[in-house]
Amino acid sequence: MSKVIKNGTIVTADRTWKADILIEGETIARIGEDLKGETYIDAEGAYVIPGGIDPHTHLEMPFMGTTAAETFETGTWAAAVGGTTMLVDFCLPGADGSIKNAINEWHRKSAPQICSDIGYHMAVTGWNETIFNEMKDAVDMGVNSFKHFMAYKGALMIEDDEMYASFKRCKELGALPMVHAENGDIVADLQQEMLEKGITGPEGHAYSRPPEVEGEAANRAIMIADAAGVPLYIVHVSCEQAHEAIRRARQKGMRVYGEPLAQFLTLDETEYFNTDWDHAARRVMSPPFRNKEHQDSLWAGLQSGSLQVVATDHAAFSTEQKRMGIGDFTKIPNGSNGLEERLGVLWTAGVETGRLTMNEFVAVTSSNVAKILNIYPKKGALVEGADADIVVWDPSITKTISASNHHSILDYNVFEGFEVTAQPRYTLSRGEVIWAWGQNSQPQPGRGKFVPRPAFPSAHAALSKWKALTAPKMIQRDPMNIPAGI
Ligand code: DUC
Ligand code: ZN
Ligand code: ZN
Ligand code: ZN
Repeated sequence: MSKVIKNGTIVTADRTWKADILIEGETIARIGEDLKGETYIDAEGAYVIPGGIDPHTHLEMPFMGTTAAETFETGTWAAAVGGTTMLVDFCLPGADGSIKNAINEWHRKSAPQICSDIGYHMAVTGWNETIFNEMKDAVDMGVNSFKHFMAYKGALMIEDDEMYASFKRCKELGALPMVHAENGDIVADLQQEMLEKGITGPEGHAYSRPPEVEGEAANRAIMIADAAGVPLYIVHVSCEQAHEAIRRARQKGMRVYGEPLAQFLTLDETEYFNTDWDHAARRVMSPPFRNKEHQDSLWAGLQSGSLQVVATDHAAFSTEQKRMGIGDFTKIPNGSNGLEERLGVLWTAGVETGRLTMNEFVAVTSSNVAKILNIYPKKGALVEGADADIVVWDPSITKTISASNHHSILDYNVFEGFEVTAQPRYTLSRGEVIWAWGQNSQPQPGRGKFVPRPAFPSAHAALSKWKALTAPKMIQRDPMNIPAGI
């Protein structure tokens, strides 16, 4: 059945104009004036934008002795309500250490539940021949990005030699390496120091993870990526020190991407000093929230293009789970929510304030993500042939964010009380309306699809001639073929 989205103003990463969108089946068939279809969706007074893509979530992830409470069902529904039509979740290896088994396990958990589309990144938490071999299997299974935790010592943390080996493997496979940039050795030391001083509350979490530990790790990861000749994606960039490292690397010609979070742009470190333990603990995540200067740095990065995407790192732990850390902040499960709130918060704090143009808003919430993760223009674009993942974004709908009206499984919301000044009137996933403002009906669990993300053409053939002609330093500029301009 064909549908036409009528009377709206289309906003893409490139431009803004008035036109209709004809959807046939799951894809965009035409964009133009006065299009006819069997049914119509009214976008009068609203913007028509590509569905949001959240590049960073942890649904049902086993972590720090518990499991993240947000399910694939509630997570993808909450996402749809907020205008996000695809998320990319982090797969962690299980006890057997197998990457292949982990991806199959994620499929087993997610497939019957997802209300909209998903992809995965894979975590590399150690190094051996099986992991080396299975990274190829992961890429063949449509997972083309590998995350390395430089923190969580004694658990997920990877050593530099292992990370270098994994980065080189990424290069061979045309995969994108990612890092959680915090120096885990220094964090462990500072945590001990805080506990010895008797600082056991959530403020100890912030004290033990200062911006310097993030800046050090970001710089180190960038240098290791340069040595291995791969691009690098740095997740949850929270501070000027990490942002500065990214800016400098990009200026040298490296393909380094940085991902601030909606939380980091709008919430600050004073949250950890709230006298209500639950309030502070609910906001414990790594890296932690920072101060106003760091927030300004992140906004500037989005404005200038030195930071490219906005994510959430949605890792939802209930108040009860957070209380595992009463008396010892190092045992508070790390994570906060944002999947449902990301677009609204970024619009209100970014577009309404003049910090971002509407086109930049679309770029950082959707198009840039799709390009960097190699699913563009199937996702992240409003063009003929693209998946009809579309949001009718209504600047006349206002809402106060609250646990009492959100769709997440959580019993609280870190954005509680935040007034957002726009919301989806409709959210469409592959042509199907999965959310309509005022109707509050849940899309069908299991209707979502896994979206394979192919390897990047890693330009090896072209490079061999280049290699013969240039100095070793230049060889490292292997341009994996991520679209230019981001
Ligand atoms: N940081 C978090 O806060 N939660 C999940 C994993 C991470 O790195
Ligand atoms: Zn992380
Ligand atoms: Zn170490
Ligand atoms: Zn994360």
